[in-house]
Amino acid sequence: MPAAITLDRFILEQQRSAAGSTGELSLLLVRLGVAAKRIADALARAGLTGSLGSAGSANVQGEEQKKLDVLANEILIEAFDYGGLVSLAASEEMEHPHSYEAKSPEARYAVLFDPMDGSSNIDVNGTLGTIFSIRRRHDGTVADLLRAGTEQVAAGYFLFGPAVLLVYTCGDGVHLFALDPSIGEFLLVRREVRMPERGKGYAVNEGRAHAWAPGVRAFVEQLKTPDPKTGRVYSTRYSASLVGDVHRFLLEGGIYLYPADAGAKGDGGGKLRVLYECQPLAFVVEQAGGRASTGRRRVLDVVPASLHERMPLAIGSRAEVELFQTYAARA
Ligand code: FBP
Repeated sequence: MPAAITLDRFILEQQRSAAGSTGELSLLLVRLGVAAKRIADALARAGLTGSLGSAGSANVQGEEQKKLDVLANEILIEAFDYGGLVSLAASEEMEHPHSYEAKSPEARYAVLFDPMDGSSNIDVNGTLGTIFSIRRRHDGTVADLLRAGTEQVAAGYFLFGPAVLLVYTCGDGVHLFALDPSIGEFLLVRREVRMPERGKGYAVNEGRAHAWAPGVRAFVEQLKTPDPKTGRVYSTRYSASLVGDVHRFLLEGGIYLYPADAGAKGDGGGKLRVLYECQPLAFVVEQAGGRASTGRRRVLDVVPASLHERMPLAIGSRAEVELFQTYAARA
């Protein structure tokens, strides 16, 4: 049996081959791993500890916050509260970023996260995730965050399903780890994961089809129409968890869509957040050979004007996303 490669060993080996690396990024990834273990533990015992249900508050977008949204956010904020690694932590659940500047004037990084992705699955024991993105600190202000997605240093997600998984990239391929609960360590499952060029599944909330532009509706219709040559149709695979669906397509190929409603201007509209959801997953998927588009352009090229900006998202295998862009252009 090959030796078990723990997350910190893998990161250290990667870091050795990275010129000029200080090890701080590695420490940040290990910290995220510890936070994810605490979140996994809270999720597993949530029904027993009264942590399910609403927190009785709303986030900056007016969405109901669940107790676990708030708890996961606190766990992540605490994770960077020492060691001077991080200047700012921005979250989907906080209107303004948390600043560590006073404690960490020398910090080199800022972190952004969606603490609990798939919130509608929390109370029904469905698939959930935590999405993260790491960017360079320039002047320690919000301006450090409002930059193109191509400026991310690292990004990834934790998937809370039957197993707890970590998938991340530092711009040198995509690596997959699983948490071994018997030793509490993330162990390497696969390095340099490649996404299939073409898939057989699609994920979209078809309950919103009435609001879509004709081009989007036509694209989804063609996925459901038997391919004249192969007779193949795509299977619908929507779990109400972006992380869960993107992870499926990372391994099997396919496309996840959360389009804008018809009439949305430019790259406006859509539900998903540019900085906490779309750009981190776009970095991962592109590193695995896939694509991520707003329907009009590459998600990673977008420079958001505000922290909680949303955008339309088509993400997945190269063939399906490129085809979607041709349909979206017809709108
Ligand atoms: P949250 O981060 O608030 O969970 O929002 C994102 C998300 O839950 C995705 O995970 C999921 O794909 C989508 O929104 C579900 O939206 P809808 O309920 O409109 O289908």
